[in-house]
Amino acid sequence: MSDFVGISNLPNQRYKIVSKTGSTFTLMVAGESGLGKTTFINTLFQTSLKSHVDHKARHQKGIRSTVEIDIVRAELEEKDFKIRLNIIDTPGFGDNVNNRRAFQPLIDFIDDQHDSYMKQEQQPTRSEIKDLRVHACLYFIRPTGHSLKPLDIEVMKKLSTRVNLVPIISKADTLSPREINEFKQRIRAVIEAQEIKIYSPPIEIDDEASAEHSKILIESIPFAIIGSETKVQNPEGEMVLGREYPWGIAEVENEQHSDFLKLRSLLLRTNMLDLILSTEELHYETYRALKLDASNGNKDDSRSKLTKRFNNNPQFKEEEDQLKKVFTDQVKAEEGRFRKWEQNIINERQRMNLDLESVQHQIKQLEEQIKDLNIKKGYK
Ligand SMILES: Nc1nc2c(ncn2[C@@H]2O[C@H](COP(=O)(O)OP(=O)(O)O)[C@@H](O)[C@H]2O)c(=O)[nH]1
Ligand SMILES: [Mg+2]
Repeated sequence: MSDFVGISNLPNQRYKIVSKTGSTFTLMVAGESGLGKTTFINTLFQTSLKSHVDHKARHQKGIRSTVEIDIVRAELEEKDFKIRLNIIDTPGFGDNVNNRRAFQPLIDFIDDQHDSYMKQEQQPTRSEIKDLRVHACLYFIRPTGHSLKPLDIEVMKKLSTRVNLVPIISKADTLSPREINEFKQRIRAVIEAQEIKIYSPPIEIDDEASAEHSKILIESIPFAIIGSETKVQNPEGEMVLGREYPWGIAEVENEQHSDFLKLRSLLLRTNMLDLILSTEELHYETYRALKLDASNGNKDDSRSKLTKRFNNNPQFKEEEDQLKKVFTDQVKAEEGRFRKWEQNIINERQRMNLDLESVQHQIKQLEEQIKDLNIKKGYK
């Protein structure tokens, strides 16, 4: 779908902005374990990415369950346009009680990247900034068909204030189309009620095609996707990425079966620039402002603590009273000096006004004399 609105078709100016920002795009997956996060990354690689050296190495190591935060790097090529892609694969969380806080490293990772970027920006010489700020975080929701769990809500809230959050229903092949629709509606209702700020593609009013595309994307949120690393034969006899069932196959890139293509379009084509810019302008700036606020806030805090200590000590109290007296006296003296100065100015103004009056009087007299002289001349 919508191959016509890719990165390489961006107007020149925006194209330049992407180049200037270093053309790095960082994507993170998050959610409970076993929801298909790693599979999704591999699916994305198989459908879109050309060179993925790290990815191959990872496969050779035979890693299956993700145990720590793992960065997969790749290069995305579209026509003559290259983008460095970082995908942050994260271990799942929430499978048992002890694991409830296991999402904290994800939050820390996002914050740390903002922090590291901020520190590098403050350096007088910035050779090459290492930038792993997360531009989009895909949050995987278990396909229960019911609703969001309290843990989902808790984590999504934390993520949404830091990063462009994109909710995903994983394993869409395990639900019927009707179930998916109802599930989506319920999730959207909870997101709204809980005021979780998810990423929403902007609608450009002066570009009908892209506005229409954005509307389709928005209506599909949360994206219900299917991931697969293997190819199966579809009814048309083509080998496609999908999952095989006794009743037939579920295709990754079939719009009737999954929102995978819509999600891929949002991430790697139509909304990549907006995700990069909003990370810079909204999430990074928010982080920076919070940091600055925090350091100012701390200063105020220590000052008020000091005054409190000062007031409670009788010896300090005496000193304080004395200081106050000296201060009041000084103010009074200053005030007196000011009044005197003010009076001087008023006197000076009066004197000048008088001078002015007498000068004006002289002018009048001279004018009279000229008149008289002219009259006499006229008589002659
Ligand atoms: N039915 C179905 N199974 C999936 C899908 N994606 C992944 N899986 C399976 O779910 C299991 C866990 O996947 P994995 O990617 O390791 O999940 P992670 O823990 O979130 O990284 C594996 O057996 C996958 O084959 C999907 O879209 N549909
Ligand atoms: Mg994994």
